[in-house]
Amino acid sequence: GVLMMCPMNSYLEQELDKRFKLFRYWNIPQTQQFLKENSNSIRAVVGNSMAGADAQLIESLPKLEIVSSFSVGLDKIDLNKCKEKGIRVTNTPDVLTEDVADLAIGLMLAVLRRLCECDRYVRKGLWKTGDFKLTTKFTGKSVGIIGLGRIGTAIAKRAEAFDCPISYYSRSEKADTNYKYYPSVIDLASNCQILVVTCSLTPETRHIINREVIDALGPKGVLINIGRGPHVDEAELVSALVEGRLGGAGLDVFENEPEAPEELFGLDNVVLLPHVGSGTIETRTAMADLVLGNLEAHFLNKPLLTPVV
Ligand code: 8YV
Repeated sequence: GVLMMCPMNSYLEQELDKRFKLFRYWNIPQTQQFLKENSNSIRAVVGNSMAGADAQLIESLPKLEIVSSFSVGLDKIDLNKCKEKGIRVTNTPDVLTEDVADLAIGLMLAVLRRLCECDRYVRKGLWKTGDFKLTTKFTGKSVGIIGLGRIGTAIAKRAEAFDCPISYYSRSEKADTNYKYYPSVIDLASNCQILVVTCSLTPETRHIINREVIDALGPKGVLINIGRGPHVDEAELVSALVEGRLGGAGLDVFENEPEAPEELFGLDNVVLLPHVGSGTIETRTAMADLVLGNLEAHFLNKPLLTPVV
């Protein structure tokens, strides 16, 4: 049996239903009771960025062999526990990189050129009352990237096409790039106009965007977050935006999804998206195929396609 943690993709759900005995965790009223009765028949868990496999779930599934995540991010999976118990873990890298990087650039353009506000202006019939106010140029702005992995590199490549000077922060300097390296996030934030969070969420990167970093970015700076909500101290971000201490923000992720801070709803220098970085038909289908391919490989004793543990 396969335990799917929450609704994520209808094609994936249908295929899991065809190929396995599928348990839908979100439809189960008494989860404790369910786990007691079925724990011996569940050999795989399918999770995503909302719900994965924490220590408690792993402990309650003695026959669990693999956690196949419908996400590249692994922050909802207790990787140490999986290692300890010999449980395999897979994710969906590469197939979503382009979409997430495209969306990051889209957010930069949307915030600086006020695309959403422009659209509201036309729809409200305000165009007849006069021209839209002037906005801010994107080409040539310096872009600072936190985490120069697959997604960070794809964003850098795109921003280079807009003549943006690129700098980055990561734990260590990368040998294979000429982008300027800052060993401190605050220094990176002080030296760029647009700061993008692209790293994975770990205890070390939680609240990597704090008040000091926001103040270093400053009243003309723009924060883009396509990583995870908890990368940002959201209360600090909200007060900085409300008080005008930060120039703007483009956010695809939030600390308490599906909640987004209502204090931001009235701000035109902020663009808020419902965690749609990988949300295209093409990419979500490719992610589903990777989840299915990893499960199939595991149960056929073949090498996993995208193993993490
Ligand atoms: C989500 C993501 O998994 O890949 C990730 O880490 O955050 C997304 O692709 C998406 O919400 C799928 O359910």
